[in-house]
Amino acid sequence: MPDDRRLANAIRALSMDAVEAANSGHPGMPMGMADAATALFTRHLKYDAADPKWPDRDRFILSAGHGSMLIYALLYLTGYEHPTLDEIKRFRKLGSPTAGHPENFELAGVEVTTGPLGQGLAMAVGMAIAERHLNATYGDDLVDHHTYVIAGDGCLMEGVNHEAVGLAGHLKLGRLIVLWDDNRITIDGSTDLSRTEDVLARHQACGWHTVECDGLDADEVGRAIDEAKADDRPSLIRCRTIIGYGAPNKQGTAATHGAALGKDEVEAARTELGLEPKEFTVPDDILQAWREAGRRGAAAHAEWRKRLDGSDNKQAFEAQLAGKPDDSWLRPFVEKAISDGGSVATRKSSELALEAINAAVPWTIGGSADLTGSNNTKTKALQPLDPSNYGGRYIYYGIREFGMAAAMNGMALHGGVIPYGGTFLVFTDYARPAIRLSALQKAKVIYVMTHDSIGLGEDGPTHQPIEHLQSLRAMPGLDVYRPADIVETAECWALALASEEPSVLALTRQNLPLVRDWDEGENFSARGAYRLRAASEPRKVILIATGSEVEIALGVADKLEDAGIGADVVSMPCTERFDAQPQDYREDILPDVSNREILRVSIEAGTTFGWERYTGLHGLRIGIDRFGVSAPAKDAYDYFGITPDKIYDRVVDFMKQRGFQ
Ligand SMILES: Cc1ncc(C[n+]2csc(CCOP(=O)(O)OP(=O)(O)O)c2C)c(N)n1
Ligand SMILES: [Mg+2]
Repeated sequence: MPDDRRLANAIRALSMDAVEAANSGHPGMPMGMADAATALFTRHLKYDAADPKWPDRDRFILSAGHGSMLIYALLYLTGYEHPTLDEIKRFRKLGSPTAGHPENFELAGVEVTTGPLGQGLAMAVGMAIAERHLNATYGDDLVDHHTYVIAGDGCLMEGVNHEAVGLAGHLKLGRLIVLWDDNRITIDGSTDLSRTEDVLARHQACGWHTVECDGLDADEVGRAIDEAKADDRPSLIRCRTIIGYGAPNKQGTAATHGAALGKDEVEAARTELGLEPKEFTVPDDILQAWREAGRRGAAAHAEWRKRLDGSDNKQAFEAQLAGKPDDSWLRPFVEKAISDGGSVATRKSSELALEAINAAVPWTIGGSADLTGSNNTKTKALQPLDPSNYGGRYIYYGIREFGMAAAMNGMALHGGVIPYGGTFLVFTDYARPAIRLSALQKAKVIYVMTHDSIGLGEDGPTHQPIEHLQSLRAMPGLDVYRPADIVETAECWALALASEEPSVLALTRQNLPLVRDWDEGENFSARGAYRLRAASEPRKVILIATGSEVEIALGVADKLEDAGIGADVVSMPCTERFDAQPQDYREDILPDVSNREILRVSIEAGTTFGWERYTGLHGLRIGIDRFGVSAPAKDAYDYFGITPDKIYDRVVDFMKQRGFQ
């Protein structure tokens, strides 16, 4: 068996060669952490390179995603199908799975997409939560794994780290083990430039176990991992390393962080480390030893399969991991909502829908960032998920919007659970970097975002979303729903649960009447927009509204019809879905208006930016292009002119001025 240093040097060689070939990338981190990664992947990590998706594998997250060559080298060396050596040679080239930063949709073995510093570790917290939760249901026989993270100075400096570490300590996630690449270097130079805190003490204060080791000595790292595994708190292992280790003239400096070492330095490193003279070359005995390491878990994997096959829970376990939720709750819910009628806030409608959903889909895990009573996210039967009961299905995330969102990404990508979590819509800003990663990674996370407009009233402009809906709609791969009443709320929930992509539900604080008081057995919200009420008089106007403004649009339509001006009311709960409809459907709902025969009017209590997409440049856009006001909701709506009377006047004036017939 070759010694650990030679195994580690294969990682170093591939990393510096790939970065050199791409003339782009980050050799320093993989070269510094090669020994620690060797300890982890040859002795501790439970995985089977032949089946990267084995559900009870340990999860490994390279939070310091810029060091992507570390994981690409490990996956190749241990014998994953991808990346191949050829793909490593094409590091960072168009179409190669060895992308600049590790992307979960490119390579099995890359559990989450990392690169935005701090989020990998924060997602790992969610993975560790999901593991304990599933363990509570299925026991050690089926679910019994660790979550390992490699994090750099950057990951530990980011603000989200405070949220993630606090949450993990509170939940006593003892199977979460973070290896910190303590190389005292970031891009700008020494960490002395910007950090004086005692990182270990901070973790200890949050209820973590900490241990230190020489990160350049695989034995030492292995010993530290043993200690971490034995401790029932989450662990931070401080690995003292040297960035770019092995590059004799550049190691220990920021010069190795994010640039090719250069031909001469690569040659010098080959001599220093005793590597093969040729690039991308791994000696046979080293490759064989790595491949052996990649098969280490095969026996444990086979035993696990046997246990699964013999388990009474096999079907339930597989169904839960497949994650196709039951939607039989929807039709009876809609029928009852229509017969009950009445006025109810969509946040409350969401809670009512969740009562049905949480009973029908036992895989949901709800939560809120300290706004449970406002977001209406907790249904009656849900018990808190805490260290005394990991089987609980409700997480009190505390005031940690970003940490919550990142943890939900981790839970979703772990598999087996469908996380949903709430805060105020305006605070999607606090969670936004993680929402973006939900979308990029196709993590099935449902954001329950209440208090979705000036309709929240007295809390005023700090709390009233203006640009939020449109800015979220601008994000690719994210469905933004703004339902108008209880029926649409239930429909949107069903769509979010069925989707493989993340969703945002924007919900009101204020009560709304039932506007979809008819039922044709179809989920109309699935169309993204539909004709809620057709014009009676000859159609001259199409009012397009979302959420709480649909009620107002109906009031405007009444007045227009009274004046002999026919008006359709289109409810548009999800612009992304509407955009995906066939041309003839979109044309039917929003016919071409260039001839000025039909005026299209958008009504949404937020920015008008972007609504010309649906009104056309000749249309009228009703909204709010400034910050809100502190006032009761009714007064705020009146102040901004978003009432049936005021909109009616504007529509009629606009038609006169612009020469509509
Ligand atoms: C949120 C975020 N901010 C900034 C960056 C750009 N960036 C990439 S690596 C890095 C420095 C990280 O330092 P460290 O974690 O110590 O990595 P090392 O230099 O030791 O490899 C920065 C600022 C990023 N990727 N993500
Ligand atoms: Mg560093």
